[in-house]
Amino acid sequence: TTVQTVSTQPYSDQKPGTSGLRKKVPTFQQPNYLQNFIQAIFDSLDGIQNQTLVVGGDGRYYNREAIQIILKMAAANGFGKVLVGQGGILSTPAASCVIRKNNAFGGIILSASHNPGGPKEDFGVKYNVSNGGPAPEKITSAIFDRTKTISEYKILDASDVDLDRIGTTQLGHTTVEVIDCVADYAAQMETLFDFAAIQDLLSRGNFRICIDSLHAVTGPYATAIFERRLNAPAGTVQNGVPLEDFGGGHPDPNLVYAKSLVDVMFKDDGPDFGAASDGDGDRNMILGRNFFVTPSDSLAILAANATLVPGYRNGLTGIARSMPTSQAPDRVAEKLGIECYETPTGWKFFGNLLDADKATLCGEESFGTGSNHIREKDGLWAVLFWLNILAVKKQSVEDIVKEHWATYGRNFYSRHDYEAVASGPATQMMDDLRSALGSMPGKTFGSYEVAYADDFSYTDPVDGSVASQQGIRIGFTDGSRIIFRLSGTGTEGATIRLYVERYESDASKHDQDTQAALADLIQLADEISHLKEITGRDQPTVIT
Ligand code: VG1
Ligand code: CO
Repeated sequence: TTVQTVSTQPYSDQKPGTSGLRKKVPTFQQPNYLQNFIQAIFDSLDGIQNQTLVVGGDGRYYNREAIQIILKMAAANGFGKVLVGQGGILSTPAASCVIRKNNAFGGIILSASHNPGGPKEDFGVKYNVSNGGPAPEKITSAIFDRTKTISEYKILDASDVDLDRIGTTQLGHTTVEVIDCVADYAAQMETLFDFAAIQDLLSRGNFRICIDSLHAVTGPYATAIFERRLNAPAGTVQNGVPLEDFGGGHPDPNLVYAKSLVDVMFKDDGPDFGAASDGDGDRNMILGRNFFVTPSDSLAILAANATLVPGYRNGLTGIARSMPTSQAPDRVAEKLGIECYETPTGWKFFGNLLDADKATLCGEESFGTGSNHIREKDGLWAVLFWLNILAVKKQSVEDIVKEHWATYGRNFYSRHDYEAVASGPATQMMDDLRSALGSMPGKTFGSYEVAYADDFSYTDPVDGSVASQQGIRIGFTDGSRIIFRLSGTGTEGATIRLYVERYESDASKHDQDTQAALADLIQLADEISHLKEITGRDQPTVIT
């Protein structure tokens, strides 16, 4: 067990995106590619000697190999202890929980979230800081800078650690502890929710649920919590065994990719409640029987009903949502007399608000919801939150949502993704939009008048840091919005995201189909951006 110092050459493409570094597996398998990035992380941190590091991933292809390399590098770089999930598994929310509980210095999470896995598919590495949340931009840019000049890395010459056996091993001076990947997380959930009430709901016999883990990381968590702890019938969790290639699917909980759940829920004798999670377990999709809850509405509804749940009984200090998320939560915040913060896309921007207790609940339109219990979005937490509300209110999912709309009005909302578009034209489209912004306010398009048009910029209210160019917003005088962004998580060409929102106060119009209700604005978005002409596509790849 000697420390080796290996010389290496920089790679120029190791810039972390919205949520860490994501590349195809073969890119990560290039000589020293992973090692360079890990060393760049360690080199960018101050005071790691003898500290604790948490390591785990979503179980996708290359997870185990990557973890062996990271353990030996962590030991060579002087960490005192490394906690690693059994089998190399830790969901993103569980990793956040474990970092906080053990006062760890930070954690490395191996995941490309909702992107497919396998030898030719995606892999990813993300660094989280001591609050359990994604590293802020200051750190991710320091890491990127370091990758450009790196010339050597340190690794221990040692044999592989047995990741399947719970217990400790010595790697040189470093203690590696393989931990139960579910225990800490499940215990925390019990402190937040009324498990007795949920168990009672599930055992009444007339309330059935289906939880779909899409062969990704939440399988063991969902099985332990729903089938074992809450006594839901065996089979409640479907696709519950994590597979390295997620069974060939996209582990993305939306109506397109979570087809296995949609098939169960969209029929008249289907279960009362259904939910799916993504690859790394931080996203959630909530369904009722024949009914889809948009993630933006879900955040608003959790906020409006938070005091029904033990962990939030004392109310919320504030809400935070990402800029493209619908304004439904803002209406709840207004009624509650609390602030609703609007942040750039990506969970890292919620960290300071949560640490400073300015927000209790956070969410994104991209099926992400979470709270101050950890510093990541949390898929199963959202499922338990919904079940707790359902147990108290004894209404259907559909009735709860429709009652919410009747009280607050409905924010019709949809996102259209154009995936794997050529990067040049996508960037050109954004540049053209950016140059047109100045001339837009006051212009009318049909019945819509532009109230403001800008490229979203955010000043963090806690540390004053500024994030600019976070998406083109065009807001209309009636509160409707059209937003354009380029994705920061894709691994092929560019992905253009178009987000469209319109507010409707009249309850007699709440039952319209979403795409129909937004048709004018979708058409307008194309006129303003020439999206279809520029991409050469006449349909989005995915509509959520
Ligand atoms: C997407 C979502 C964003 C989310 C991010 C990470 O980013 O839009 O809301 O925070 O993925 O989610 P982008 O840049 O592609 O739009 V996950 O589940 O990968 O941790
Ligand atoms: Co995810």
